[in-house]
Amino acid sequence: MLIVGELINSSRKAIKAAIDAENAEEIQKIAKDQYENGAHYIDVNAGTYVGKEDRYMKWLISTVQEAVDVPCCIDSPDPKVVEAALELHKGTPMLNSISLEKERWDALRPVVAGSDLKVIALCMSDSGMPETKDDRLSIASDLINNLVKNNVPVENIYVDPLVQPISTNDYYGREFMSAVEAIMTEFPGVHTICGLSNISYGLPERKLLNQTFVVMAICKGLDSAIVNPLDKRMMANIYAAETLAGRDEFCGNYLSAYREEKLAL
Ligand code: THG
Repeated sequence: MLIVGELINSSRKAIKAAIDAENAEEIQKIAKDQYENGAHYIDVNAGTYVGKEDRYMKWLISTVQEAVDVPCCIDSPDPKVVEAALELHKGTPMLNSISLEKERWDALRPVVAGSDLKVIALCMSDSGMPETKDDRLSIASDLINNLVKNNVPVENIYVDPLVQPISTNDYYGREFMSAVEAIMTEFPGVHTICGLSNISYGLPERKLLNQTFVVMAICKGLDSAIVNPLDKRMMANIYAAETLAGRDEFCGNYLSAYREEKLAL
């Protein structure tokens, strides 16, 4: 499972405070903690700074890259911010995200075409948020075909079927999971990813819902996730679920995680 650490997001109070104080040490500590607990990419999002997102995104990337050897996952809906971030990022980041929304697609298509970027393809179009599995599959199909036409290798495509809060509609979990299963079956080689903690928005004991949902989604084929790697039960559930889903030859990863004391809570 590819893990993207979600914690460096200006919508979180602790991060907003660290950014406002230009507290690089605090940001670097959170980046390191996530890396040491299994993050393969560090998500960076300065989306709450309207008009200044560009400047803070660049500061976050250089701050994070001073501290850890894993690349960033550049998380912005604004193509201009993404482009500025890519210019400055060392190594090959993940782009979060391109979508079928015309303005976003047109601006980012030349950026991703023929590149070796890992690209999150978010199931959004100008007709709004997808509701059903079929909505998600239809957008995913267009995104994958268009990306492949633009020489993005399938193995660099991470489709995000979009997780919406279960508190707003009781079928959102089910439609998401059916979409993961359909995408993984119909487009071999493509990956699926999601902002997993959106599922629990508005409910108490969010961690419990996130920890359970990850297992259900892995069962349908989800092979990457934007999560909090410091949540030990979440990470232990991921190891266990991948092994039980038959995606861990000779239980090798499970046993390594055990030896590294990642399974005991
Ligand atoms: N898909 C993709 N990218 C994404 C998302 C997605 N990036 C952003 C988001 N969704 C995933 N990242 C987070 C980060 C933090 C939280 C949830 C998702 C979170 N924040 C607490 C909250 O909102 O209550 C903040 C609490 C605090 O102040 O610490 O849970 O879906 N491609």
